[in-house]
Amino acid sequence: DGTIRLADYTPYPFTLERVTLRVRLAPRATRVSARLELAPQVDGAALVLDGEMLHLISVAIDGAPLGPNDYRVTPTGLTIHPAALPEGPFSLETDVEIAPEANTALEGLYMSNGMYCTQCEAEGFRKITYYPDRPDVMAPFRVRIEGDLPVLLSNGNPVASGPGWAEWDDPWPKPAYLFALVAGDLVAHSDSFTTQSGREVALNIYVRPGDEDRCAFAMEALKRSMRWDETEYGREYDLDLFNIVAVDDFNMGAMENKGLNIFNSKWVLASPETATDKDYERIEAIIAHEYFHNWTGNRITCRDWFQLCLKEGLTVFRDQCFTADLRLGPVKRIEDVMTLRARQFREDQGPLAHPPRPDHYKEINNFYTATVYEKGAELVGMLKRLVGDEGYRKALDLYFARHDGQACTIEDWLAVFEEATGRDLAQFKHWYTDAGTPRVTVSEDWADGRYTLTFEQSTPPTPGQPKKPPRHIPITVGLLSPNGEEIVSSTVLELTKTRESFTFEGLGAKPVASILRDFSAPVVLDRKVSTTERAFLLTHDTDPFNRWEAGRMLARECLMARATAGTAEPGYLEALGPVLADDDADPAFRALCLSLPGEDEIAQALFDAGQTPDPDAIHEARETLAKDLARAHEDRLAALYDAMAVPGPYQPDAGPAGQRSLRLAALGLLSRLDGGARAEALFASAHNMTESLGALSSLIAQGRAEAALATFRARWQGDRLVMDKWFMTQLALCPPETAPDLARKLADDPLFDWKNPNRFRALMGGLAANHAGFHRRDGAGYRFYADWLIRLDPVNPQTAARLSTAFETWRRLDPARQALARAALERILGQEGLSRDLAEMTGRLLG
Ligand code: BAL
Ligand code: ZN
Repeated sequence: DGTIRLADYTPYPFTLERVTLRVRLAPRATRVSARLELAPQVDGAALVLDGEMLHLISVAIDGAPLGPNDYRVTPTGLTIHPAALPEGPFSLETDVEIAPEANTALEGLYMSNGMYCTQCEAEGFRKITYYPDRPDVMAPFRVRIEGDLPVLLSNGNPVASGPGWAEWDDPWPKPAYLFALVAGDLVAHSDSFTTQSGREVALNIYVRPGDEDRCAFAMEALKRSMRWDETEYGREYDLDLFNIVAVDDFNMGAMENKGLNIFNSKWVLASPETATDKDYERIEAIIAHEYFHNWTGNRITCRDWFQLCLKEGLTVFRDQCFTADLRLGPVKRIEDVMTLRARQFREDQGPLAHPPRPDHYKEINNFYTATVYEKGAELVGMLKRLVGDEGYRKALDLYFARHDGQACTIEDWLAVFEEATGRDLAQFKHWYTDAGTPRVTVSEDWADGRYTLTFEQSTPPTPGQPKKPPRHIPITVGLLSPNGEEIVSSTVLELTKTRESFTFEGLGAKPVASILRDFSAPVVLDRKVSTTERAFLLTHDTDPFNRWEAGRMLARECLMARATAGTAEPGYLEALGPVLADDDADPAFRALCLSLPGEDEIAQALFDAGQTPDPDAIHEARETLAKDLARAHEDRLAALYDAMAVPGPYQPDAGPAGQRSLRLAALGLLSRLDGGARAEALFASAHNMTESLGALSSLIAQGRAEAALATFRARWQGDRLVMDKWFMTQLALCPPETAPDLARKLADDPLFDWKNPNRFRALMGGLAANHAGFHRRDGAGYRFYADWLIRLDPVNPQTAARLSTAFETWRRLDPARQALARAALERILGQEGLSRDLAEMTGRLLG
């Protein structure tokens, strides 16, 4: 049935010594001539090459054309019969024709605004030429590009060029997924970097003419990343040149092609007028992420796509640490956990749950998930916690020394930790192979100066994995005295059994425990804690994550009670008082304490508690709690709103960004009392996108944004990236009952360029983010969404499949909504000619 299994892995029966490509560009008929120098490793093996959508013109071995009986062409590849192959090393030459202009899937070689661009991960190279398109086949590439365009780029170092042609040489053996080619009328923002050993590296960010003045921040981020990888990991860059190209039509955020990173323009271009503080932070993180891949991904790659989290989890962990070092570490940690819970926990709890290292798939593009990326990063963080900073550095040094130039597995990765530190990680490996979020229940016992914590762990069943053994879980714990002093500082307890107790001796009074500090493991902690104790931790905990978490749990419990007509604990509103008044706490931290859990999070929490969540009631509960919060702290919020104004020119740094985030959080609450007066004033006076969009968001949420939305559109209609915000924000924040109709109206807007993935994601993502709107009782949200997935699928299956995850929570809803969601999914699945991508996703969603 097209399922690919990890258990079936076998090495490729040929080694590939060198690749030479000649690419003659033309929109409808690009000619790709490839020469592969191969050496057989297994007697009598056929040469099986991947290839899709290729028009084969000729095929030759060692210069001699093959006859029709020597090979076979299918829609997925080219097979050369063993009898046609020499016994020793040989060269294979193929000529194919492709049509980049017709490539709307944005995988392989395609065109965007007149520019040629590639995306080869995971399996796009097979749309460029016949090739063993798998990550464990690595080779140095020499590429000649011919085309009548001023800029012609590929991987590695430039060798020679003339009018209408350029040659590139990449000396580092690489798998085909890291191949890139760009050609277009582009301009460069240039700089240079001196490595720790004194080598000069030329740096360029290529953009469309007119965008040059939005590259400076990304360039500085690149230089910071290069330095950080040297100081923190001892990793130096290895070519004379590092190029980044920004492209408007891109399925992913960015791509780490060797020496030629290609970026979705959204994650490169920034100016104060067009990008928000969050955009700046994200750009810095993505630039770092792609750069860090040079060592964790490119120099050491994955043996097969099942091992994707080997490079992605580690690289996300590295970019998270980079941002934590450059900005506010504790705030970054809280934000990362919020993302993890919103995306990965949700995935783990639904029909799409899979292990960080899956063992089967139909379409690998469907596994670029929060589990592979964000949970993969958590696993690296846990390893570091278990072996300590020094052990981690030793393990990583061994990893680079032993595996440079190789295609590796999770087994290789864990082995370097075991050998460098002497730890046994056999049980830890379950984190990689088993799906699901463990639940850890904690109870406490106090007698005669002895304080005992008892933990019980279990992991719910997930598709294909009904039962799971206990995990090795690092739980960081600290104890506070009743007057708020830290009496036992952070200690890592290692859970390995289903049930386990830990005792602290010689305590004068019953302590208050702070458990799972810094979110030391990606688990759901289930612990009965009184409102008083949570309020105490929100005020006194020395661990910033748990301090925030205490407030979060209070808010969550309050919302759950309100959404189910239960009795709301009154403590939450009062408990926030000390944090709001704590001027020593970072503004960004206080802003996070003020933000209420999202509606999806509350729905999941109710479902976990055995209830059927009602999206409308949840929305109502959140709205009224926000209003009560505003009323309870109106004076303080108004004072903060004024005090947090940042004078002077815009700076994207963490300090002023944190002030703006607190100011906008206050504004969001105050708008519920002042009818939007402050937001209107700020919208009129704002000089940067952070404040402009923040004010607009508050107005949308109050249903008072009609004029502001028109003004915003008139000002920014020529700017693709800003207009994405316009589409997304109004849908995400509008009153839910209006969301499906607004989505329909916006889809008719002439600016809804639905073939552009960013614009499509803005509209659909905006609707999906409007929880009660997407799940509107009459199913209008589902129908609209399904209509558009069906329409996009033949054009861009990858993006259609990715967005289908909006449906992943459908089974937790009431029977009426379930029936409507099921009908939408079945309608998608019933489409003739549905892509493998979307068919796999809808099949899994339906279970
Ligand atoms: N490798 C795909 C894009 C990224 O994770 O960097
Ligand atoms: Zn990555």
